[in-house]
Amino acid sequence: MSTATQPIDAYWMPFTANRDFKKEPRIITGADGHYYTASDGTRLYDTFSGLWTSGLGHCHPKVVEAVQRQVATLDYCISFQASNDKAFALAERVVGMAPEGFSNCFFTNSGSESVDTALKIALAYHRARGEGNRTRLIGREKGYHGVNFGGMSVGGIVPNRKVFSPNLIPGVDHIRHTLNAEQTAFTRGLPEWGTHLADDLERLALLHDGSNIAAVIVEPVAGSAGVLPPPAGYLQRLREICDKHGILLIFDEVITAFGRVGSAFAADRFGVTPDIITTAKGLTNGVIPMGAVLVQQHVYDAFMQGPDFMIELFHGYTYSGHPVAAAAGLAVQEVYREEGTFEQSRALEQHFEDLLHSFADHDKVIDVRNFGLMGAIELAPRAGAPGARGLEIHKKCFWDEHLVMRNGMDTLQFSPFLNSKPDEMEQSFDAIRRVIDSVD
Ligand code: PXG
Ligand code: PLP
Repeated sequence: MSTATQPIDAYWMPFTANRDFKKEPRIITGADGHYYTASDGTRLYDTFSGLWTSGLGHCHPKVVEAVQRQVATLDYCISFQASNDKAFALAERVVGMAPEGFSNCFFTNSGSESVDTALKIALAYHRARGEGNRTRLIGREKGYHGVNFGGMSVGGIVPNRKVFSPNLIPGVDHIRHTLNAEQTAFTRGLPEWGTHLADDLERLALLHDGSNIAAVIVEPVAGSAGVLPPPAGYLQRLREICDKHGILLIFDEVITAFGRVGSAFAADRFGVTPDIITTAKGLTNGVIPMGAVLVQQHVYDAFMQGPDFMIELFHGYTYSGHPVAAAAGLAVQEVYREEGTFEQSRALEQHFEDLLHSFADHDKVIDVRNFGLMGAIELAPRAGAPGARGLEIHKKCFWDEHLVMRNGMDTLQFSPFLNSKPDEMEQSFDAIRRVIDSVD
């Protein structure tokens, strides 16, 4: 079985078991709406909206048209000391959607770059305000903040850190994660248990003295670790502790922004306003790589001092504010507005939750977690072979049920389209049940 019709050896695939993949390659050559097309012509339903990216579906005609027009008008433009009209327009647009108090937007090309940018902004912010002693960065166990050195260091996914352990950036601590199956397994939405875990930040502030801590970064809902919704009141508590000690709060919204939790930002949904928000993915619906770091006015203002001719932040990317990416972003944000995408997403939540939790009594399932249109079904691992069951299910979904389904080890993850059709969502879960039933 293979959909390979071309040589495939040269490509070193990311986060993939390359040798296993290349025995049975799954190659995608097209997409349209909620379906992919494989190189053998098979159509596959996409249960993961790309990689949490493509909430609108693939190849939305308005986005395709905007990208085609832009690439023929201004394909690239210098990003330092001059920039393009679309980058300015997208910054205005995104800041306009952000929670009150946000004023500025720095463009990157990915979530990983957004995170490293945000960490650098946090350090430089304190230094600019005469608090250069605030250098400590705090992440959380099981956090995913991308794969660059900063994000990896504040991240808490052990396999991603293990090999690089001696080279992680210094001065980082982690608060505890909030997953506790004994207390919260099969919770629908936010667990009631675990709010006290936010007090771990207070513990670190006591240990180091809060005046030495620059920032804490968390995903409002942890995604990659297998969808861990925050305990009720947890994010509010983090905000309070940050305020008490003058620590910047960074929400990593690479997954949660732009409708994934039924609002423009998870910050809105939870009613907790961080100082900095990192985004990527849904900013452009995944169409062209792009990320953005949004900052509150007080953060930006701290940099805007000294002589006008001086660069305020020695940081930026060749492709910051890329015109084609920005044009894609503008078109995507317009479609979100026109089609009421965030409202569509919110309206699907209950049905999605019910479908996920219909697996709760399955004998292979040990937990089901969800918030917004983020969901996870955690399977018991096979004895001595953690991850094997999840990977087999992924492959069987692809070949037997024509579904692209994402597993992280033995946790099946779901990121349905924000405009999913209920019957397609139901059929995809019926197929997943058949596959879970059919494997050991
Ligand atoms: N922060 C968060 C919260 C993310 O979810 C990144 C940063 C890094 O973004 P880039 O664009 O550099 O990949 C992410 C990315 C999964 C999965 O299976 C999640 C991500 C990427 C790939 C797979 O959950 N999140
Ligand atoms: N490496 C070299 C040699 C470069 O010249 C540059 C940028 O000019 C970079 C890395 C960084 O590339 P980017 O700006 O695309 O992140």
